[in-house]
Amino acid sequence: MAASLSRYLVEQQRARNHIPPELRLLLEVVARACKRISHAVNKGALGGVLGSAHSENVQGEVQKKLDIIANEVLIEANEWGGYLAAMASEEMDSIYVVPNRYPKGEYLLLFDPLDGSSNIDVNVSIGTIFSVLKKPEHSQKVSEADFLQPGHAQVAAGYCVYGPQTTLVLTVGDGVAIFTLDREQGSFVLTQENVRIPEDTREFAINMSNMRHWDKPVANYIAECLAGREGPRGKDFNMRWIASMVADVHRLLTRGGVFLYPWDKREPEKPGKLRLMYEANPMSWLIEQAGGMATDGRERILDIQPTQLHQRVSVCLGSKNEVARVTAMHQAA
Ligand code: P6P
Repeated sequence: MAASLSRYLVEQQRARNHIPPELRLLLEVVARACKRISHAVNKGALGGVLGSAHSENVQGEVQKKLDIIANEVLIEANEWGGYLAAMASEEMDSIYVVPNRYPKGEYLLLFDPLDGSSNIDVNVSIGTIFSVLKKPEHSQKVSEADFLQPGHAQVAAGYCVYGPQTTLVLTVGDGVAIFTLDREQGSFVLTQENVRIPEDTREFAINMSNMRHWDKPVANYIAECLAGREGPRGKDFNMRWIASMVADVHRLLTRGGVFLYPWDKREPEKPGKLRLMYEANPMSWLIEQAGGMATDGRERILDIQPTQLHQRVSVCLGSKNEVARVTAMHQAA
């Protein structure tokens, strides 16, 4: 009988004693919230949840109705549990401190409640990304500064992809486990653990429409891939770009590949499009835990010291040898 998420977490706690009961409860509540989001996503037009909410988020992006629904589901599911001090979301300008009517705990939860929103209305996979940090010991009154910890300080990270299956992918620092939602039982069932990313690949993921805006190292790397077996790589490459990070990363975790969202000249003052705290950091930890590599083109993403909650970062992650090649090309530039 395949293990449920609860059994997996209890066994992790018992075997390695590094999932305190409060963290186990947090992760089970986040998983339940993802089930509810999956249900809303799956309803689509039947649930009246498609289309724009006619509002903007802190990123200046138009919010979809499902962005707001997913955000509210995660807030309401987690605020009363007594294990969190505060939450941070792509959809909220500032942190959400657990209201005084509930007990506060030691953990900080960050999330992109619904990543890939441009795909919601066209029935393409989207997902929730989450990251868990511990509130600094010295901190009395929780503040935004408490969230500004490098990615290597995470105690748990994961995502849930709402695709043909609803799949939860999780690490607590002891490898990566994949759970598939069994809708008949209504529970996540362990379907793979100790996920390993192939160290080499023939598949890259990047938005090619930005080619003319890239920096030289990225342009040179992609040109090598496109040159195929007649070129310096001596092998042909395939390209995939779903424009939902969760779906692109899930493919990398499953069969290898390299994902790039690099800095480009369109908005030179921004280091990249993706957000460090609740997109790049959780995904980078998952990738590293599965034997892959994640850099911003020059340094390990998990070592970046954040200065702002919603700061962006250039991202190159996936199969170790491919990411090492891209990073070396940046460092040699
Ligand atoms: P583009 C989705 O909006 C997202 O944040 C990531 O999920 C995705 O990888 C990227 O942006 C897609 O960006 O510019 O290709 O639409």
